[in-house]
Amino acid sequence: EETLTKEDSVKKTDLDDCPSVSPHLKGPNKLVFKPDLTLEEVVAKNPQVHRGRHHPEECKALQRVAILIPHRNREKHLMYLLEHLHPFLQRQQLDYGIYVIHQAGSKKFNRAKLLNVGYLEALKDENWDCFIFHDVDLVPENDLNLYKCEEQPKHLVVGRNSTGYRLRYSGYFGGVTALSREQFFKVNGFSNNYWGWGGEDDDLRLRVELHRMKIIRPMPEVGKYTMIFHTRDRGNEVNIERMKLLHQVSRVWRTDGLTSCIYKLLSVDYNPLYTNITVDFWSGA
Ligand code: UPG
Repeated sequence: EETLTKEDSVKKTDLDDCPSVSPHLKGPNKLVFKPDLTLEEVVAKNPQVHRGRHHPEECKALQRVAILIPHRNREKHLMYLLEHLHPFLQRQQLDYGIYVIHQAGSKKFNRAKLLNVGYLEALKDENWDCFIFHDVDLVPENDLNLYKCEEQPKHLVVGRNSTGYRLRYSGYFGGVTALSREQFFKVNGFSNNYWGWGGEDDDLRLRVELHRMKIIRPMPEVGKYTMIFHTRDRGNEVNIERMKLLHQVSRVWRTDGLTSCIYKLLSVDYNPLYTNITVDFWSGA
């Protein structure tokens, strides 16, 4: 008589890997932003999402992907991004979680350091394979733009409606990028020293290049985004130090990054559609 061990029975219920191309993809899509939409409506439309997480039921996702969104005072943008991103990621059959990293207070904004915090904190939840560093105001138009990591770091925003869907400048590496856990670890993450607007995305590109990695991009018709209109935020004024900082990357990347990211964690809140991590960089962290 044969008795099944626990291991055998687990194996029997194991799902097959998801296909390399999801059958649910729709391709290009014209985005609509309803002016009177509320977050409650978005929550109601996504009963299958808990704590910002979801995974396919029918197969084993190819990657576990954490979406990290740096944030302060852009609630409306966040609502529209969540509205579009959840169904988009589900159509791609990913095992994913959305994290919003919120900077407390009104001092200078630091996008790059928030994203370092997101990486470190999200890894306490789950051993994510892949990280998508995602601006709050960029909404992907085409679900063939896959939110998963490749052999090389990937820049997903080839074009946005506001710039005629062309790359902003050659070497642009901002907006939305995908780096595997190992790729991001290898470059010691972002610099923590960019306060205010600009430069931090170029700094990450230089880190990637210093490690002889090559940035890849999807085809222009695939890497299309709608940018939700905004003016420059208060507390995110242009950083006049950015050129100076960019000249130091090869000297400082080892000591400025994930290994030196000090912050005060104020709260971790589990909302239905995302995990909110609030940090303070100023109060004697
Ligand atoms: N952000 C906030 N609140 C603020 C300021 C910034 O949430 O008060 C976040 C938000 O996610 C936003 C991102 O930071 O999308 C970038 O700031 P933004 O003012 O939108 O910069 P843009 O000029 O639209 O973006 C380009 C790049 C971006 C890069 C930035 C500065 O796409 O990735 O960080 O230039 O280099």
